[in-house]
Amino acid sequence: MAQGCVASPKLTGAQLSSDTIAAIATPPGSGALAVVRVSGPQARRAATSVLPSVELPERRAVVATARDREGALDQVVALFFPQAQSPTGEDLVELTCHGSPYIQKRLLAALFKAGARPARGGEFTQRAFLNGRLDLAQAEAVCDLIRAGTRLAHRAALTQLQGGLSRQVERLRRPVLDLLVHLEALLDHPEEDIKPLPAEACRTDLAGLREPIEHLADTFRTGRILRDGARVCLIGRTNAGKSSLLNALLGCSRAIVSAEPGTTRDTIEEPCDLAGLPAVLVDTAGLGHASRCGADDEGARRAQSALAASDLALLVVDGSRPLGPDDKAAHDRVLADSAAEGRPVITIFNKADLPLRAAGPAACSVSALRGTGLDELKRLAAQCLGQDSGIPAAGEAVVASLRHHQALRRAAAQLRQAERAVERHPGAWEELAARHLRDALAALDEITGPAAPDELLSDIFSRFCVGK
Ligand SMILES: Nc1nc2c(ncn2[C@@H]2O[C@H](COP(=O)(O)OP(=O)(O)O)[C@@H](O)[C@H]2O)c(=O)[nH]1
Ligand SMILES: [Mg+2]
Repeated sequence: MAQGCVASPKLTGAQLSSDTIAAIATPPGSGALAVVRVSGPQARRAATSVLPSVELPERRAVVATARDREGALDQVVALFFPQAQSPTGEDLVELTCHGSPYIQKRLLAALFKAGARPARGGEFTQRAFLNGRLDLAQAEAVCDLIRAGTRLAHRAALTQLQGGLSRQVERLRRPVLDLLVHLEALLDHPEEDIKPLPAEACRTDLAGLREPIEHLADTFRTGRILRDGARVCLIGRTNAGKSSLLNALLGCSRAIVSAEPGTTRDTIEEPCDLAGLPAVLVDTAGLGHASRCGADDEGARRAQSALAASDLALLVVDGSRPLGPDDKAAHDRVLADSAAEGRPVITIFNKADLPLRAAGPAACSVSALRGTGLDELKRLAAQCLGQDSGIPAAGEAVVASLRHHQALRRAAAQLRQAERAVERHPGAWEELAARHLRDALAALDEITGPAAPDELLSDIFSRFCVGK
């Protein structure tokens, strides 16, 4: 995603409404086709200047010859979205040309000559947001959707783009606003006949508002995994077959496998699809391998920190050998550390193609060599991560961004403070509670961003690529 990304300087509303932007929306390099987008008040005029022979009807594709001053450029498909029906909320033209970098460059240069300027990273989506086509949470989901590489990651990003999280936040926000309005009415118009709000009832209401907000904030564990992938650490004694299992799970020979102990020293990370759940598999150096040099010590240190940073440990055991006291001690340490850190562990007996000689409990047995038992292992791993973090049902929103998580936690903390104010100031809680309710609302509003400050918008959209 880094390729083609540029940091956007701060944009102002004035700039946005008056100028026209253009960029290549497809990845850099050659391909069958490429798309060049132009958005802004002059989009149609800029596009017709490179397509002199056509009218550009609304929302109907036309095939035409694109030209610049030097002559004919390419046969393109042009599609014009008028402002009222465009994804950016302003006139937008998409030109699909052949995917030659040379044609793309000349087409873009011709559009710049016709008055468009180069778009900054995320500027098309930013305009969609500023023009009310998407709220901020939806706009942020565009990046996640493009990045999503597994079934569940894709489903979560699409749900957010379609407004799943925004609707959920609105459902939580509405009763906060209702309670605030009620309190303010009591405070501002004590003489009027407004339904009284006893302190105890208000405290109960506040707790009832806070709990579902906390619940949504807690979905961040799942959301983070769905967006960034679960970190799954392969750990175990040397020669247990960790590197072989990594390769078998990836379906390619990524890590060196050898009968010689201590082959793996560095940690190796690779993305992997675990039954629909995105994961990053991390292969590590063997536990308890007698250190022969500084690199062995460093390998052991890296294995420990990979384990500490993981969401799930796969404890790989050579099932074809009886376990000695050293094996047991190393395994017990992994189990104890993981229990202390709340990390699930799946104990795997590897080398199931050989007679079983190891004793003790194992969740599954596999043969990395033959590739047996891998689907069951993937299913178990996904279930383990899912159970722990609660994989959402289709259409159910989860919080995937730290920004949203923090906003929800702040909103919940404000409601908790409002509850305390009711408890601690029996004679004068209304004002205090109203203030905390207002702050809770402001925190919830940060998620969908109706009044997001320019710096925040720049920060968010600068992470997008040009053309998005
Ligand atoms: N028979 C058998 N041998 C295996 C299996 N998995 C790994 N091995 C062998 O065990 C040795 C150590 O494997 P490796 O993946 O390097 O182990 P690591 O040290 O835990 O990474 C190599 O000779 C592998 O070929 C398996 O499922 N069955
Ligand atoms: Mg290895």
